[in-house]
Amino acid sequence: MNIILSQIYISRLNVAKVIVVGDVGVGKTCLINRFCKDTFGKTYKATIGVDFEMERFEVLGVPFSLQLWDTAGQERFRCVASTYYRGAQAIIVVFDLSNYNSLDHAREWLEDAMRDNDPSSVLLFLVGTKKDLSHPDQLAQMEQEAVRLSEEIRAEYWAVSALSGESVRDFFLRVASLTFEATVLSELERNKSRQARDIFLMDYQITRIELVTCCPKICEFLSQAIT
Ligand SMILES: Nc1nc2c(ncn2[C@@H]2O[C@H](COP(=O)(O)OP(=O)(O)O)[C@@H](O)[C@H]2O)c(=O)[nH]1
Ligand SMILES: [Mg+2]
Repeated sequence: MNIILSQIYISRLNVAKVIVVGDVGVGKTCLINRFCKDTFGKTYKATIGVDFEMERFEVLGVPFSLQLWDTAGQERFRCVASTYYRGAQAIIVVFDLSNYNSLDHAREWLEDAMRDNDPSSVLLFLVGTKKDLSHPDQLAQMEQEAVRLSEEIRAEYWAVSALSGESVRDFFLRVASLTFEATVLSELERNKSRQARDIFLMDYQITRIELVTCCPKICEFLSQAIT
């Protein structure tokens, strides 16, 4: 079976807003720069207000972009930042694996970022950075806490290093495929009354196996809609 997505249908959904929050200095800007520019700057430059980077992807051959909003961690920008939180498809809460306080603050960042978003539709990620800095014993202990928190807040947990690049690309690809999947699914739900074949016109040909691997929930939905 080939799944065919309409280009018109997809083009309306092809940018996902992703916000990145966490204490100042945990490595948010470095993480985004490692991914978008493949660079790592050692000299510290504070992010002022909010910045964003666009990164283009293809998910299942369909153009899809992540708009990554980099917020400043300073208290004085908190009220400014809240207006930027609105309408996020994903929230990435960043903490520093070598700094316990930053993990402790993760919950507050999440609460801030959630205030203007719908908890039932936003995807959450908890990301520990600076994996290269941590001593194995300390890392194990931090990760135990982080996994516990991620289960509680229903976030996917990742440990990365912007310095070495470890897991950075895999992490953002995961964010892209999950946001893509969620975006397409919510469109499908909205169009439930229409027949699947009206929605899936002829632009993107995706094999079932590709879809199952990347976006299993879409596949499940279509199987139910078609039968
Ligand atoms: N060793 C190491 N240092 C990092 C890493 N990521 C960021 N840093 C350092 O942490 C500091 C703060 O990083 P930055 O991205 O500006 O933090 P932000 O305030 O959260 O945006 C900088 O001095 C970076 O060089 C990492 O993965 N490993
Ligand atoms: Mg920054």
